[in-house]
Amino acid sequence: MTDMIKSKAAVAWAANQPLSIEEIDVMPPQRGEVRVRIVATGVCHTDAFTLSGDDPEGIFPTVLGHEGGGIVESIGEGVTSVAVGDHVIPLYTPECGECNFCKSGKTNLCQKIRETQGRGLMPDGTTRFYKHGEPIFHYMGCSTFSEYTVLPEISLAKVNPDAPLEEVCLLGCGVTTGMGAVMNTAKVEEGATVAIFGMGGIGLSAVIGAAMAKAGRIIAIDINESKFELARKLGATDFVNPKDYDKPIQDVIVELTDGGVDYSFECIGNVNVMRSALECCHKGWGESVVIGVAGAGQEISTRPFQLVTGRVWRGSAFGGVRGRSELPDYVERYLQGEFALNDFITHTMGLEDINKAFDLMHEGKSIRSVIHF
Ligand code: NAD
Ligand code: DAO
Ligand code: ZN
Ligand code: ZN
Repeated sequence: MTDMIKSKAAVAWAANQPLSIEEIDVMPPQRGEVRVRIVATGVCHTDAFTLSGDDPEGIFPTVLGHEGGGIVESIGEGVTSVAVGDHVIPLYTPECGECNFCKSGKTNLCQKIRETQGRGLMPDGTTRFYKHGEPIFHYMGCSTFSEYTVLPEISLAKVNPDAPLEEVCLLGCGVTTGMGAVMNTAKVEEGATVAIFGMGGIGLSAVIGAAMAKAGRIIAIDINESKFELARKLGATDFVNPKDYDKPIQDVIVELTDGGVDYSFECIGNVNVMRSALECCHKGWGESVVIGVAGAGQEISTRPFQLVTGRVWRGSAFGGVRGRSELPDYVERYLQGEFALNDFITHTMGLEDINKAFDLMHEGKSIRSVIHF
């Protein structure tokens, strides 16, 4: 029988407030649940988005964080697929294997616990986090900004313990999202011309995916040119700063590519850029993938004729990757040296400095800050 445990956590008490480092109470895992000691977690733009108050699902107080790596501390009744001591990556997109979505074979968007997860709760409708007896909500089913967190068993990918959790935590969101969007969602083929908008953690991972797919030309687009050095190292071949032009950036890219790109990826969350990303695609076959998450209530638009004439607009969540069955293989590929993760880690810090990680992101100075517990 496991007990309540005291845990250091960064609590978001309200939107737009700095996170507060607190000692919270983390309840024992219930049936089908697992308590995990988080070893490291990345800070993703989506955490900042929710903290900003723009996320329609944002709910406070909460423990943010969804890009973690940890070790199973204890398991609840009925848990069979992980054991104490296993190394795991929390999944904001679970994989139950039983729901219609999982069984469809067409999507990674398992819906088994969607409703409660969206309300910041565990599947039984309650929370495992408390401070002075008051409940604190979970976030994206992960809450990795806490030394200890509780997740449903279906929200954990068991990974090779040889992999450093301080690096493979990035496979819990950013790197998998970008690589997966290129390789799974778009299925970029050898020789293709690709445009990637936004060179943050997601866009740079899309660059890696495009390089692994042997794309012929990889166009990196960002308004912060300091991002281009790493983009070049990872395989980008062309660099475009929209601020250098006084015409729509889609026109610039169409000219640069003699008619448009085969694939484009929006990795920012800006609805105007989403339009540019679609419209820089080649007539007849170009495909654009929306990865960025736009603010509540925002809408995308284009002239329908863009689609009538063969361009395709689609979206991708977590790179289309099924976390439990496919993420362990990403870890193996990382261990085999197919791609590097340390390039992304521009800053490391303890939990007490986590607000600095948000500042660095807003100042455009970091790719990923990784918090070590
Ligand atoms: P980030 O803030 O690190 O990177 C964004 C980049 O876009 C920055 O380099 C910035 O300079 C650049 N940028 C901003 N405005 C621009 C413009 N108008 N034109 C060109 N470049 C511009 O963010 P990130 O962590 O890489 O996340 C990117 C987006 O992906 C966010 O919206 C995040 O919420 C979303 N996201 C989606 C998924 C998913 O599964 N779909 C997963 C994770 C993150
Ligand atoms: O199934 O309706 C659903 C929600 C799935 C959540 C996928 C979220 C992907 C985008 C959010 C950014 C993740 C960091
Ligand atoms: Zn993320
Ligand atoms: Zn499912």
